[in-house]
Amino acid sequence: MLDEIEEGTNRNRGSVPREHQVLYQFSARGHETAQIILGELLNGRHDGVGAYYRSRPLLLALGLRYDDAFGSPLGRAGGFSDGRDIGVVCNLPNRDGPIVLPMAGDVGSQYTPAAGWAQTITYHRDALNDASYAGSIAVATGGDGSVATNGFWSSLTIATTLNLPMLFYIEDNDLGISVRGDMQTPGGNIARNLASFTNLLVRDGNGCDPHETSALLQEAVAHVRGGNGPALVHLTVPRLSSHSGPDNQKGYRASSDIESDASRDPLPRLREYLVPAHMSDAAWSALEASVAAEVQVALEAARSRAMPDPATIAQFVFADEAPEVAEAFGGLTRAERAALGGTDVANEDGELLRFAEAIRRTLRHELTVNPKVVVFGEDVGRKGGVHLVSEGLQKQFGNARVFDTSLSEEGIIGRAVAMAIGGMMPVAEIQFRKYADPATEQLNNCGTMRWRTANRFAAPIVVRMPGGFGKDVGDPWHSVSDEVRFAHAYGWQVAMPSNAADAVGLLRAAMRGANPTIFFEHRSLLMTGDGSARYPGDDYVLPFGRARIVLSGADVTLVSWGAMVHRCTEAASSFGRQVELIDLRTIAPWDRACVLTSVTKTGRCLIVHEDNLTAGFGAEIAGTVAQEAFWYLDAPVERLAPRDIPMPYHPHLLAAVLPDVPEIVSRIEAILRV
Ligand SMILES: Cc1ncc(C[n+]2csc(CCOP(=O)(O)OP(=O)(O)O)c2C)c(N)n1
Repeated sequence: MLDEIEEGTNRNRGSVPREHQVLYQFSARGHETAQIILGELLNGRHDGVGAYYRSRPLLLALGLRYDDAFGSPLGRAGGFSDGRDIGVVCNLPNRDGPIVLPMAGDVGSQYTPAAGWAQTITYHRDALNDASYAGSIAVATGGDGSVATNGFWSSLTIATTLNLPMLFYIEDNDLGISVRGDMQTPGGNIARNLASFTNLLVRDGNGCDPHETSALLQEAVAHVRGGNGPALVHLTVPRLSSHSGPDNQKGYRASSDIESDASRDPLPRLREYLVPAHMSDAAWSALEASVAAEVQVALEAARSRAMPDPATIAQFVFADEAPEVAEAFGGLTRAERAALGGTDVANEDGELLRFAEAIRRTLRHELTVNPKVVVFGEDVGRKGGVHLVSEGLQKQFGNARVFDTSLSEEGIIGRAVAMAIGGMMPVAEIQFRKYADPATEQLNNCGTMRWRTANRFAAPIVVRMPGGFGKDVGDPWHSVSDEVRFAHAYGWQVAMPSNAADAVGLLRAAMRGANPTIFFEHRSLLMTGDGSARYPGDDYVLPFGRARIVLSGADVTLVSWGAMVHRCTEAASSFGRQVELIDLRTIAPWDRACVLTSVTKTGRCLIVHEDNLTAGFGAEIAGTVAQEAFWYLDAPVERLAPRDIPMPYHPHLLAAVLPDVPEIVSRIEAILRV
């Protein structure tokens, strides 16, 4: 409705001048009647919706307040995002009724989290025996353009292979922004093409006809609620406005086309359907008038809301644990995390374990003490992962808790996000670092979720990811490191342990924590005994941002992380007590204080890493040291890293790219000579 007012085309109240207070607008005119009929059917206690920017009528039907619907596009305090996100990108936390998962600006990104919500329903219902989840369903809504996205196909595979309670609701206005539906789907009708898709009820109809829309949606919702598997309903609707505020439809829509769409306006049809058969003309007019009055009051209320406060803008990139700050919707509750507890004092006499064994033992313990933990990914279940880290866990904990997924990283991360929102602790494995690429959109949206919803929602997931060079093997696919991308992304903790004990503590910190975490498992540590250490105990938790001084020394600070720590240790051993070696252990956050204290003592700094030299994380450390410890430096801050060359296959080539012990030694010697 706000969009109509902004566009000066309000059906009921004539023309209103533009004020340009709404900076971004997407109208749902033409889509609204069918959405509201859908909303009326979503009355399950734990129904959840993955929706998109044209979905506000659905949200209004699910309980969105009018003043929030107005206040958020006006960018005022409160609402979906406290002025941080565009007002059409919405969310609806609702602890006792349907929720709308946080939307995102990326078309198609709503689908895999919706599938994840469906799996969350089945997990609570079947594995946790929570009867309140019985009959609840997940719904994903999207336009005809969105069915061309990876997310749509990934979620369709997840829902149909797992027989999930999920409804796909496709509102087809035959336009993307300007691109026609037959460019998105051959023949232009996704329902027709999916008619033979296994395990999917498909229905197709006219979203302007209230009776037909209602009948199709009732049938599909009953099918999904009844435990019969997923369904897809495809409805044709007109787009009665331009795509968005700035779009004027010139060049791609003839006026005859716009007029023909206008003649399909579903609202007059709804009136024709209801009056006089179900209500009198006078009752309809009275309803219109009362809604218009209510809307006007809400608009005034929204306009009088405070502007958002710039002083709060840094809050909620990460969890704010202050007791007075409300808990977000998502993740383990504070009470659950407190009950799990933990200690940062390691048991010194634990059994000596290799890196992979230590991770497995930590996963096993957390699966035992926390029923909200699930572990999944490609080949993670029956095989135990291609690195065998989860070997035996499915046998011990069953298929609901440790499971294989379809081959879609977007699907793995998108589903993890919704599981976390649903209160679970998902531990997702990406088979190799490089194969996180297809999940980039979901990873980025997960990282910003708490901030962009102003702490209404959060998705603290743990993503385990082997990467880096292997034992005498490398290649551009299985040996990528590239950790800096996650340090650069918002809202992520990034762990890069160099040994089994740190891996235990950091993984447990992540699994009992409130922030999403990338957990790197270095391939050479998985394949060799290099990272072996004593098991530090079942409750050992190592806080993020706490570096370890591996060797104390007086003349040069050597900073590293991951497997390079072992090469640095060997190199440093030939310098006696001249070298102070710091293992960062985590790069987001990183222990600035430890590095700066060391450099102010030694006056020299060399950073060694496996990721690219250019804009690698070493550049961040070097910049910080140059700025914060400049007056203490006796030599330029140096970095040793691969010279922006992908990891090669042949061992000779790999050795030529990676920093090795002689190279580290000679760089230290050179620095000491300055
Ligand atoms: C991943 C991604 N690519 C491109 C865009 C830009 N974009 C925004 S809406 C849109 C068209 C979407 O069309 P459709 O799914 O049919 O939904 P409709 O707007 O018609 O309701 C495009 C290309 C985007 N937001 N996200």
